[in-house]
Amino acid sequence: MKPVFKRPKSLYDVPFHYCPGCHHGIAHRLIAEAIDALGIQERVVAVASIGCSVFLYDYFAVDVLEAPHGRAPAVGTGIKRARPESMVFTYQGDGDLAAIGLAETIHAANRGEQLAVFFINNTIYGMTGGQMAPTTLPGQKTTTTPSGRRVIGEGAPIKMAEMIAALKPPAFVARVAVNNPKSILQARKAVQKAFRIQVEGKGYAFVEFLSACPTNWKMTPCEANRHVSEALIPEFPLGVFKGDL
Ligand SMILES: Cc1ncc(C[n+]2csc(CCOP(=O)(O)OP(=O)(O)O)c2C)c(N)n1
Ligand code: SF4
Repeated sequence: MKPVFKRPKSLYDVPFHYCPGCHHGIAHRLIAEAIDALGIQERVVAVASIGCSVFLYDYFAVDVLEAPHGRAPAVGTGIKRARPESMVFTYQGDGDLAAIGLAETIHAANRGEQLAVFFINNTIYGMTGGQMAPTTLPGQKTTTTPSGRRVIGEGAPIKMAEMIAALKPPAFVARVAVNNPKSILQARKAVQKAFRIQVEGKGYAFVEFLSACPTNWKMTPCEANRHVSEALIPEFPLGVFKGDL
């Protein structure tokens, strides 16, 4: 019998700790599938960050370093420059990449470092109980904006993919979603492209995932998937902003 669905080789056979309906697990799977498809598992070095995905080294069967406090692009830069044959990716939430680590993010992109940066935008700080992130939607209630985020006073959501795409050096910039099968197929292509860019030595690639956090959004997994379509995508349009698929 021909198997039609199996676990990627680059993921250990252990259950994720993520909440039911969280999209971190889908993003992990797509990254692992791309590593398998390109046959680069032995060369991959991942850089984990803070947030709910801090333990991703328990799941990916590749070398992983932990770089807390938004420093993943700086650490990734060092790894890639010291060992150019390695295939380096960072995996960062919005608190990590767009708040604490914003400077590292922008400067690594602007230097055109040979990195694949995967940005998990769930519009909230997940691990620490749901504080406002730079990506929090206008009006969104969080523990630090209990009446809803006000643009005047708390700022507008930062559009990371558009910001990175405006820089000259990045080779590939895309925003994807994984809340339905059609979006997952597009996301899969974008993740593979991000790694291919590095395999071919073409520079920096950035893929932003719109991601559900049902726990802190206080929604069921189905409601959270709908919320991605109805609230996140209108604010953060999907697409390829630089390069092509
Ligand atoms: C400099 C600093 N401030 C605060 C924290 C506490 N902290 C740990 S995880 C986290 C939020 C992470 O949110 P995000 O990056 O969006 O990831 P998620 O948990 O949503 O996946 C914060 C604020 C920290 N580790 N370092
Ligand atoms: S708190 Fe949110 S981001 Fe963290 S595992 Fe749960 S659903 Fe996912």
